[in-house]
Amino acid sequence: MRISGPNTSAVLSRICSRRSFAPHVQHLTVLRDEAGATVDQVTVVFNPQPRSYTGEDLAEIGCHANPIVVERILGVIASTGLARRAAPGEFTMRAFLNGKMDLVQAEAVRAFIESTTDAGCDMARRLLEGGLSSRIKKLRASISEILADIEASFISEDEVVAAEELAARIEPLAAELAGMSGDACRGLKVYGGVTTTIAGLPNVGKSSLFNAIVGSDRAIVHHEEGTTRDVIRERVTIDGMDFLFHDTAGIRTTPSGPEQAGVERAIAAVKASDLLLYVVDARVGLQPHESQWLGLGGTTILVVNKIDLVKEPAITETGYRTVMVSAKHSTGIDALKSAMVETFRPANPEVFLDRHAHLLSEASRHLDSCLSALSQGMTLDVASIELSGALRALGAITGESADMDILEQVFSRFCIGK
Ligand SMILES: Nc1nc2c(ncn2[C@@H]2O[C@H](COP(=O)(O)OP(=O)(O)OP(=O)(O)O)[C@@H](O)[C@H]2O)c(=O)[nH]1
Ligand SMILES: [Mg+2]
Repeated sequence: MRISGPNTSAVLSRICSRRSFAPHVQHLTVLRDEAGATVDQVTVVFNPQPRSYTGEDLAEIGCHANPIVVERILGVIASTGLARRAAPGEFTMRAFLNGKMDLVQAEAVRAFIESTTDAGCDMARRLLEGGLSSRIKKLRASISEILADIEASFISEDEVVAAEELAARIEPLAAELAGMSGDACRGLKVYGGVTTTIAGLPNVGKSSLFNAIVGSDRAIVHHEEGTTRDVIRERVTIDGMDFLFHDTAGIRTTPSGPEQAGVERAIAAVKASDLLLYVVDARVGLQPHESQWLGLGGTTILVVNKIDLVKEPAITETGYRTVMVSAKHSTGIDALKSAMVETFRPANPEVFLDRHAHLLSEASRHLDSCLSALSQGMTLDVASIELSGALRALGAITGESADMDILEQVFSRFCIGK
């Protein structure tokens, strides 16, 4: 647990048997309650300001991890009257307010702690390292410069700026922002894992494909149709990216009983997925009535299975990416995995939080409006308003122009103790 703020030293001296704590060194000490009874033997690291997480005096106390002991220690600390329990995210909020990190990095801390996927952890770590923050700072600096030139032209007649010249300076910035905001959608999916559904007609080899990808005989495979009735799930990490696979019952239009329920679940799974692997039998290809299932989910990859049984697979041109496999012999599975990763790997892996995505697209819209105002020969006032809008949106990402409401919203989503 942590204590932070100007009273940190005073609290330590009231509750610990040790009198002094050399900075940044781990000390073993006995922690006592008000009556002098030992509560636990603990380790304490004292980090004086400004070289601490919060930028203020901060002590890290390591105790035996029994929740009862933790509660007792919290009680002892509170009984000094010099400290209170921290609000959610309060340590990180103080770090932000003391200039230890910007808002993006503060959010990265939460994203790092909460991530449930490999790719998510990597993305959050990169965000914490400040790549996105420095890109945004550079964009803000360039926009501010342009804005300053426009404003100078309002004041002095000698400082004339041509609309074409301004547009030429804004265009690359607009393109960069559009790229960042367009990629955010992929980033959001990759952060939480890509929901992937394997669907197709009965007996085409969906469960065989599922097993080949998962790498174990997780689903039952059988030569009879209607083997899979319920949706089977498994999480697989491919090249650092997480895919949440769902094997489904074969879709057909006239099933009855439990199979019909299975088909309904299959269709619901397809609709809820980011990625649909639609499987067809290489001997038959895609039948006309099947095209209704393609494109129901997010992105579709057509998987032509059982290529070991034919010389020339029957392929219909669908416009969807197509991969040939033999699930039974594990042929083409690596190519399929690469296609999946390629489809979803974001070019800007730092943009994966809703708030950033939203503000980036707002900034991007302002720059686009600025460009169209310039091309339509509108006054530079309009351009300057749009540029200011873009600056504000970008500043809200890093926290430079974030108001208290935004800060409260961001930090209230943290868990206590961070
Ligand atoms: N030769 C060959 N047979 C395959 C291949 N993939 C699957 N099969 C066979 O096709 C049959 C059906 O396979 P499943 O994986 O159960 O097919 P499914 O699409 O899950 O079937 P349902 O759950 O009933 O809709 C089994 O006999 C598999 O061994 C393949 O690549 N080559
Ligand atoms: Mg099956």
